[in-house]
Amino acid sequence: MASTNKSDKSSQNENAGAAPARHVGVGGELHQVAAPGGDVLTTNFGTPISDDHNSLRAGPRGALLLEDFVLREKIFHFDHERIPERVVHARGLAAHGFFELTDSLSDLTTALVLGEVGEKTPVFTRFSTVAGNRGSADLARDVRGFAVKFYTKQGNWDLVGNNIPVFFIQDAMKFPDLAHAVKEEPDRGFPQAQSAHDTFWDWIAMTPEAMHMVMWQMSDRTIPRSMRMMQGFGVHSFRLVNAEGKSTFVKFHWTPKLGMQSVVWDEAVKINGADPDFHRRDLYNAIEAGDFPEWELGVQLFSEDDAAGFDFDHLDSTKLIPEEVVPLRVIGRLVLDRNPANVFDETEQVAFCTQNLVPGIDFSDDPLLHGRNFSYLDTQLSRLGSTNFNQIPINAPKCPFANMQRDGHMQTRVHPQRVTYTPSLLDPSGPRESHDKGFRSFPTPLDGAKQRERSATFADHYSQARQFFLSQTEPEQDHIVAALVFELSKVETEIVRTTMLGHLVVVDEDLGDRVAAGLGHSDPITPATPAVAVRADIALAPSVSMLARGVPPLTGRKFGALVTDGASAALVTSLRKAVAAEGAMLQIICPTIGGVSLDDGSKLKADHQLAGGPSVLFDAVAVVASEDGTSALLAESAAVAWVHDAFAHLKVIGATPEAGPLLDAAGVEADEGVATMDGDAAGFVEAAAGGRVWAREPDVRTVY
Ligand code: HDD
Repeated sequence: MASTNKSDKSSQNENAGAAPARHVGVGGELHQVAAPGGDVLTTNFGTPISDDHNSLRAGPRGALLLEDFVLREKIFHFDHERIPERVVHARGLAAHGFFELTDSLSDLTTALVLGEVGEKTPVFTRFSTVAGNRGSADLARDVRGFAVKFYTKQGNWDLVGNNIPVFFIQDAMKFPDLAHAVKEEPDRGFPQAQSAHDTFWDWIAMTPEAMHMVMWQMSDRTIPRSMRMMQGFGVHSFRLVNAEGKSTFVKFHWTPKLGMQSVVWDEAVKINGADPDFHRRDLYNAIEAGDFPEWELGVQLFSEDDAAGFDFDHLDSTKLIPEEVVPLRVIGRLVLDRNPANVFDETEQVAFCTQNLVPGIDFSDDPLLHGRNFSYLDTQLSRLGSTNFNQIPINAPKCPFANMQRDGHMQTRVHPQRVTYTPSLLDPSGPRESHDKGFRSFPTPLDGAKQRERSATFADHYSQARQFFLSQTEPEQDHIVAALVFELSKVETEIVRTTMLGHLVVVDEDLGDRVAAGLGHSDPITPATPAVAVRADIALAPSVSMLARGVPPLTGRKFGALVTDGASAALVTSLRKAVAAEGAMLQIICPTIGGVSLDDGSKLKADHQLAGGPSVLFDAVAVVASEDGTSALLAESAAVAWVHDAFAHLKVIGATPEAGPLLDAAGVEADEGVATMDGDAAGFVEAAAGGRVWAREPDVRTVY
């Protein structure tokens, strides 16, 4: 009997399984590892396989034979496919691209990546959530990692940042506690990917230095609309060092070309159900469509003397330098133009290490950064299993590299040299140190007694928290209050809630009172006792607000149109045109995936069936419905919810006059964000360009 399910090379398309031609970006080809050669399936050791679907057995109905090395190898490899996920930042998405310098800092640094204008340095950028496991949902309220590996001519430079410019703690010693507190509670294994639980807030309530970061975390920054629409920050001060050995402090900022945009909380919750891969799909699709996301790299440059004049310590990672104090100088752009060819090989195996610097860039004395320098190198060993993780293609430098490090697990290179040490007379031509080209640490003068003590200049934990809160626009402040009410309402232990209220009233009395009202807490609040006086009169810093920067463009945004049978074909065309003119995308949602017949008899294809395309997936929505179509939609709770959610999420809604009864059923009240589309969609798209309808918010939820 011929075996079943047996694949026969001769019956297959010659190109089956061949990868489509891919866009290869700057330096990309260096990562393109050719598929193992040959057209015949083989074992890992090259033995051709005759049958990959039937194990070797004793007769057609008999037991399997241990002798079957093809079966054993296949199962053996599969059994070990997973590696430990990252202890934090486990869920990530990434892309290749390049960094192009537009303004040289060669007077301040010997780093060529910051010196040669027009030079395009290949990069790999990984975004991540912090707390959730690899399989968690994209729109958790969480800080986003923003890690960039620059493959420079002088070696790899890893700028391992977040989308928030400050951090929870001042000393790396506290990091394991922070991570333990925010991760799922160990005795029950939940909640996953959330800070809204007792252990997180218990720890925060006991850690006043976290208060500034908590303000950022409770803002809409932690529910970004897209990775393409958020800022990134190197957080710490670094040093630039020039050829004369002069040092200048620097902070790095990434600013997205598409502006900063976030979703609202109820939307985030629903997106996680509708499309847990919302962010990765968004980035992947944008890059595949050729809409390459882009960020400006800005630097804040300052001297030791400038730093002495700040009213905070720039070595304290819980503090930022407001752009109002040290303005940003834009020096380059980051463009992501190629998706990984394989998510495990690249996104999972990429190993960022804060210690990866290039000559001309150096650490400052930030104690958090120093602790990180140990942790990142160390963690790769347990994650990737070998000190040779640098040989994995995504981690290997793209410039020549040579040293005497040898052997170890998974050594993949063959080193023919006899001499594996320096100095040596036997091999005078081997690689040697270079005083001129090599990395040299800035000779920071060090002085002081060996002790475990925090500087008094790190003691003010509330002033910048206050500055952040008070610098937000009204809707942003409302959202911080709502987020705190939500999170603390999930905390079961009352003393944790009341202790947190004590911190919040110190940040700002009104903030504390509003959160207390939202929690239904009417007892007097006992304020926390700050170690140093809070600067009640601290200058505002509007640069920390997203909305104060103006309404971002519609470019890269997604419109959704719910279309029924008999709807106007002319209106659909007008909508398509108006949306495309803004550089946005239109997707069609229909009662069935088969699409609809429009009033001119033409067929319109659907991108989503109604239940699979809820309005939370779109930035602005339109209902293009005929009278009969509207009647049918009224019987669908998913259609009513589609419109209701869009209204509650402060989205601009366009609708044909015939769709009126559906809007009524969804509780839509006329406002500047509700546009009637009578034959033409231009007015609706124009309204959508105004962004979310913040003025509607008090009508759709209680603002404490
Ligand atoms: Fe961290 C991963 C960002 C403090 C220890 N961190 C990690 C990643 C990002 C950050 C973006 C994911 C990198 C990737 O995509 O692979 N971490 C930060 C920022 C911090 C910070 C901006 C403060 C300014 N981290 C921090 C401290 C420690 C760590 C203080 C420990 C002392 N972080 C790690 C880690 C991770 C990590 C355990 C997990 C996986 C990895 O490193 O490669 O070593």
